[in-house]
Amino acid sequence: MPTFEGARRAAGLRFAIVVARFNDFVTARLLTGAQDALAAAGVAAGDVDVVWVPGAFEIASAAQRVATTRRPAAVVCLGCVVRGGTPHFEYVCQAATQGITSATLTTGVPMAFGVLTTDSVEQALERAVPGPSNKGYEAAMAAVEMATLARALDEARS
Ligand code: INI
Repeated sequence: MPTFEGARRAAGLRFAIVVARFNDFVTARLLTGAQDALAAAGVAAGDVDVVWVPGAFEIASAAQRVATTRRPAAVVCLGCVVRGGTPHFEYVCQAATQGITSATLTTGVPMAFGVLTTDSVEQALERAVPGPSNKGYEAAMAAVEMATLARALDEARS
């Protein structure tokens, strides 16, 4: 039975990270986590584009643009949306989630979702601590797995 699975190493593949500046005291930590994960997977720092955007709302359009222009093996999307008691939270979260889903399906480039959606700044900071539980690290590892899975499936094309 043919079985396909991604790998934990992605040396030689190129990646892009799209990161929102809003709440950058959190997103900068997610970025470090994502860069650490890609380095642990054997990806050279020079093979990782970093694309800054204003906020989570803008992540999807930049992810779609970098996917089509730079053709990375996968895109890691990072942001931090903190609930503020207004419907704005729901709109920004929905735009990021649906937009990134649409961008990955439209381009065929795998995209990992590392956008925190939390009730408080404290919760966000808990998810951005150094190490493998950092959500940027987790998203980058998902990107590595999906990029190498896509490569395996492409190579087995019939
Ligand atoms: N953007 C975020 O990334 N996080 C937030 O918590 C946030 N809040 O709370 O408003 C936020 N808003 C900005 C939004 O993403 C856009 O950048 C802005 O609306 C301009 O299009």
